[in-house]
Amino acid sequence: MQKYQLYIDGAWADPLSGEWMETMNPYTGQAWARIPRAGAADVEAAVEAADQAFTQGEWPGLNATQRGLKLRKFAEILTGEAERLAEIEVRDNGKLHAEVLNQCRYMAQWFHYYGGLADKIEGSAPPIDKPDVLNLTRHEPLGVCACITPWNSPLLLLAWKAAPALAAGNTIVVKPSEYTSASTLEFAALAEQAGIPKGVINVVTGLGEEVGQPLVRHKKVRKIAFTGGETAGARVNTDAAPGFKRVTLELGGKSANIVFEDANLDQAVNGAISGIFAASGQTCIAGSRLLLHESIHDEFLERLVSLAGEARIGDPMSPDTQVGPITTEPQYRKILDYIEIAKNEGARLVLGGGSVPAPEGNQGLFVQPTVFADVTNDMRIAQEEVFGPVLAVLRFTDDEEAIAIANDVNYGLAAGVWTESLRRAIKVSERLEAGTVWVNTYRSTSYTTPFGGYKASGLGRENGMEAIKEYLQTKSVWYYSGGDVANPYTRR
Ligand code: TXE
Repeated sequence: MQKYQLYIDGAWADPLSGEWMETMNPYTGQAWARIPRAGAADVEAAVEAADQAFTQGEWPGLNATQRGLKLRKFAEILTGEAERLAEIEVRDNGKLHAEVLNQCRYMAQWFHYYGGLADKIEGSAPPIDKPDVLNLTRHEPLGVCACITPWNSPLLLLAWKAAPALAAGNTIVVKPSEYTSASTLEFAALAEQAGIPKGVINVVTGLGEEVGQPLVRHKKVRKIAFTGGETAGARVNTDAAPGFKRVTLELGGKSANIVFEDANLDQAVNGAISGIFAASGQTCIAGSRLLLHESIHDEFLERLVSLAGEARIGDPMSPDTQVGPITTEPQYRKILDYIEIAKNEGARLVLGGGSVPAPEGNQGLFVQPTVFADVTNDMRIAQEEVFGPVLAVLRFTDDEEAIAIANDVNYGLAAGVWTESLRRAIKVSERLEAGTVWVNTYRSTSYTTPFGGYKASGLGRENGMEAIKEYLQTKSVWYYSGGDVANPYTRR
């Protein structure tokens, strides 16, 4: 079995804790590698290395253009390694190879984009209302940033954090999910090839309470960028508060995919399926509430059920597979619990509704694509994030009702609007309480446009120009050129 080490200060190291844990292949159900189960002492070493790299040595000595060049070099290396990284990630999280490979190739764009942005972070010269003063603002890095990532898209979600953090001149300590740490360790090793100095990227693997928590609480960590569930997200926010640390949180959702009566139904059926069954529903942006106009409700549901019922379940490495395994056992149990909850709440099961054995004698955990109709928005299946292939279908009569249902939830990550009317698209998208609204498409993200949540879906934004500000702080510098000596007891 393959054995990984921690990556700290540009070197591989066994955990000081002396402990290891196994990482599983969700398709075979077998352990395939051993990962360090690090502890607080390892976190200390990693933060110390990141702090040293931030304050002295090559990294702070680079100008922004040189820093950007290194990130773009890293992007080229990542592109060349995308296939290898994708295979490792599929082995660890069981997501379809076709999707993970696209993600691993796409990930490089974050390093190109933010590498290019590094030397375009400009300060300003505000006109000051006082004589003989020149005032300049500078945008400076924060210091050591913690990047805490989940198991559903480990590398892509790391790129969303690492690229702007590094472009801004920070150093990072990464804490990947305990279920999917291997690809992140491989990623860090590639940074070395790009000439990114030692200590700038460090990876400490282990459990949330044993590694994540001491990392968040460490006094030299100035910012935490977190993607995960709301329970851990709330904990991170609380733990960061006494140190007044910057926090960005991306915490999932219960996104409404709204199909109006004038929609292109072929596209919309496809969008509804992609919204909930892609990645076996294990995505924060899952369109887990499907809102159907009453006039198309029955026809749409029939088409959806018939298409989703044919989804090929199987080996995520096979190009024919459409629905892969559930990544973790707790997640599998959670999904099955929610299926029972929905049944008990009186939702009408129209597809799936249980587990299926893994094909070819494997031990992986699979859940059938599942659809509940006649869901009302007060049911738990309409309000709580399942993070699995379970769709709740609700009915509406007019635009006002659709908007009201869509917004009547704690989350606000994303929404889908299916209509051929431009006027309706504009009006509805303006009123939806969601950080991303897709019109006649679903599940798209890009390095160029901000991503993040309204309400309980999180704090701050990743991607696009906005994200770089999350890793910078502004300094205002006053230069006085006057010759007088002013009264020291009054404010200038
Ligand atoms: O994620 P956790 P889990 C949702 C989804 C899922 C639920 C729980 O609904 O069912 O969250 O999933 C680290 N301090 N999402 O338990 O625990 C942890 O080690 C610091 C939505 O697998 O949130 C891991 O690296 N770190 C989601 C990361 O946080 C802590 C993606 C996320 O793990 C910590 C995944 C602590 N106190 C799950 N506790 C999305 N938004 O896409 C845990 N961690």
